[in-house]
Amino acid sequence: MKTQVCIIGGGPSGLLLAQLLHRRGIASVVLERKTKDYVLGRIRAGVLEQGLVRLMEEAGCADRLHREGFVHDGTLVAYGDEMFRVDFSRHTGTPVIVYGQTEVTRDLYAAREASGGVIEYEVEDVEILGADTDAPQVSYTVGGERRRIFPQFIAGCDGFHGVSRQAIPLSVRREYEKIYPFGWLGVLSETPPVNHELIYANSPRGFALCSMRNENLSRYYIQCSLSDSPSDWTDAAFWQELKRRLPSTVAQALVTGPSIEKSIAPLRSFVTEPMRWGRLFLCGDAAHIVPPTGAKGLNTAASDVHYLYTALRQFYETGSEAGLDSYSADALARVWKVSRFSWWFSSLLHRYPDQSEFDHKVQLAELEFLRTNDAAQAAMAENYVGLPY
Ligand code: RFL
Ligand code: PHB
Repeated sequence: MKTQVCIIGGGPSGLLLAQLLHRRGIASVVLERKTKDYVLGRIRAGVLEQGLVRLMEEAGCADRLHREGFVHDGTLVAYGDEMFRVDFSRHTGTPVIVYGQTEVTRDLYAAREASGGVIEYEVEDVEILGADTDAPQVSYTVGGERRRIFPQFIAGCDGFHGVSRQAIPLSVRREYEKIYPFGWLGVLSETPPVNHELIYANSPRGFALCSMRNENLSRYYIQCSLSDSPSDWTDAAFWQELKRRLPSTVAQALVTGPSIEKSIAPLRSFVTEPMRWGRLFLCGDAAHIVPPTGAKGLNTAASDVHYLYTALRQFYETGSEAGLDSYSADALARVWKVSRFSWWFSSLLHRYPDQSEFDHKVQLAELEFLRTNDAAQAAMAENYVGLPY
């Protein structure tokens, strides 16, 4: 089979890229290891930057997002019983949109199916050959049959555990990693959100986050130990711990109910360089991971897609390889800034096992500075709503 672009991974980055290319007449094949239901069953991101919203518009997939997404002009930061608001609109003129990654992916699948684009599900043993030659190949097994694709370009959109990154030789690849000594326990419940905007809380018992999906669907997280498993936490224990980490007025207003999903995610910062090897281009979690504190993972995957889509369009429309040649540097420049912000926001809000009294005092001083300093709030707002691309 011949195609212009082979996209490995049918998560949000792969599907968004496929749909954007399709709108410009560039053919692609998407290879996904799981079933569609499995991909749509993953509860992940909830906050979208305007950059991603614009890409969804360009992909022709933003109608439901505009109808059902919630516009947020700010967020709350709490520590102890103190709580203050960072106003995105005043500082940047830009809001964020609360709309689940699951829904983004669902809209992209619907568009892909409507446009008749190829998605191969449940592919196994994907292998990339000759990425550094003019004739790359991708082979894979589906339904027991080995198949081969001869694309012009390969987009590695297969997430952190995918195969694409591994196809770049170790002699070329450099990886940077920071593991945080805790995880996030997340609960989804059919209860009204405790507040109309998100609340990020630093408490002596550890971090907590109040988020949402809609008027009757709340998403809450608490920092937990890496050795915990979701089954260690009954719903009652989760709600009790969450309440203890929130300012008392918020805790009193919290409506609890049975969890409909409960999972633990480790926190990690990771960047691989370069993001291009010959005709293979890495996008999204395949190339980098940020801790979820800044809500940046999906949004940074989207900025990669923007750079790659723009470069491929330029190539197919003008023959110029300039965008392809600068892809890795362009994407990484933004990735590192986002990594910095996610690391900073995580460091500000979590309790570290080895944190000294000094470290704790400095953390509180930084929160106090952020609460009272307009320039600090402007810097946070600029990063939270998304650096330009
Ligand atoms: P994905 O979503 O991991 O998709 C990769 C796809 O590739 C498939 N795959 C393969 N396919 C073929 N062959 C192989 N060998 C393959 N190996 C893997 C996988 O099955 C999958 O379908 O990566 P992508 O598309 O780059 O998207 C990245 C985002 O999913 C991720 O960054 C975000 O979810 C991170 N994240 C958040 N991001 C935000 O921007 N805002 C948020 O509020 C936010 N909250 C979160 C998050 C991630 C979380 N977890 C669970 C890690 C909250 C949490 C709790
Ligand atoms: C979420 O709603 O899942 C969410 C929101 C903000 C974050 C992380 C996750 O920073």
